[in-house]
Amino acid sequence: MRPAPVWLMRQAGRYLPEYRKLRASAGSFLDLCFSPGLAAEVTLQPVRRFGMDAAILFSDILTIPHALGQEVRFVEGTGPVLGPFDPGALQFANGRLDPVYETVRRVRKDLPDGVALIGFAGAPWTVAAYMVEGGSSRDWLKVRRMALGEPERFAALTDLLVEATIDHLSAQAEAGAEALQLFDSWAGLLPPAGIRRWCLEPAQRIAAGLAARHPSVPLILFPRGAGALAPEFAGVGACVGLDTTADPVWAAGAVQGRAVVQGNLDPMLLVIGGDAMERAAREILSALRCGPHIFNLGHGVLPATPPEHVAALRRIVREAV
Ligand code: 1CP
Repeated sequence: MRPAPVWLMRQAGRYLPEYRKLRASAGSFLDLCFSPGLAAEVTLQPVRRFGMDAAILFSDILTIPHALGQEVRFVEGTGPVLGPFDPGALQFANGRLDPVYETVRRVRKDLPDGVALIGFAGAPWTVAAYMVEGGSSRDWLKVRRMALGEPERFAALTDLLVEATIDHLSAQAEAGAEALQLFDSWAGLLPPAGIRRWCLEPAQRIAAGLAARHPSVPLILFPRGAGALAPEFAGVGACVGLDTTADPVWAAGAVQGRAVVQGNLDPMLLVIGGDAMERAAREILSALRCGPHIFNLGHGVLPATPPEHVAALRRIVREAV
């Protein structure tokens, strides 16, 4: 048996000294995302250092609101800050994302054969959450009120985001991305009916739009917090990413028969390292060994992660068979 392939969500970024060094010279975070030479270099850093089986494009889910005309800034220590939400003024100008596609082309050219390049976008619900709230939020009251209380108004925003997302992901596939991941990081804020309406349905429409244009490019769905609804996403994407709360033994029966399962080590165990990390990683590998599995975390790498722990995890997964 071959070892499970491995890559990590947010495998580039602040926990890597080589990222921090480049980041300091790049200007704003969006400047970095829109500088193909620098963004390609940051994408390749974890592949070089750890020998990951896939690279994930260095970009951000909030490039879509930027291309729709809503102001996006990243404030040191605060995170993303968006300008006023004015749905009537939103119009997708995909030319604003051309530097992202140039980054994809450059990374593909420089990646060794056998290392996959994953493109991505935020799912409509998660992107809408940042747009409506104006940034991150502790309780996400505004967006939940709109989705559950003003469904027609929220449907119009979702429709716009579905089209923009299909466009953005298709352009990444055309530029050389070999798989595409849809990050629905805040799916778990909704009740089950809301997850079906605002996460699952848009994912179905995006999957259909992509299948029409790029039938051979697999779609990975990451509906974080969808819990018992994860198997429903398995009917939509080729692969479902499990969050940290999903039991891999359950997922082997409930999800793996219908889709590749990706995940799901708790990122905190990667911060801790040592035996606790090794034991947890082996449990996941063992639970999912009888079906298709891509080893990953259950959410993104935390900035406090020692890079040596990532190297150790890579070895554990490779030598587990
Ligand atoms: O350099 C810095 O200080 C900026 C930190 C940073 C980084 C490294 C941000 C701001 N975005 C990114 C890159 C990023 N974001 C990638 C590139 C791949 C990689 O790092 O390997 C990806 C895939 C994302 C996706 C993303 N951005 C998500 C979905 C995944 C997740 O973590 O749930 C979300 C929710 C965002 C929004 C965002 N961008 C940045 C921050 C700090 C946040 C989160 C804000 C919040 O907590 O609500």
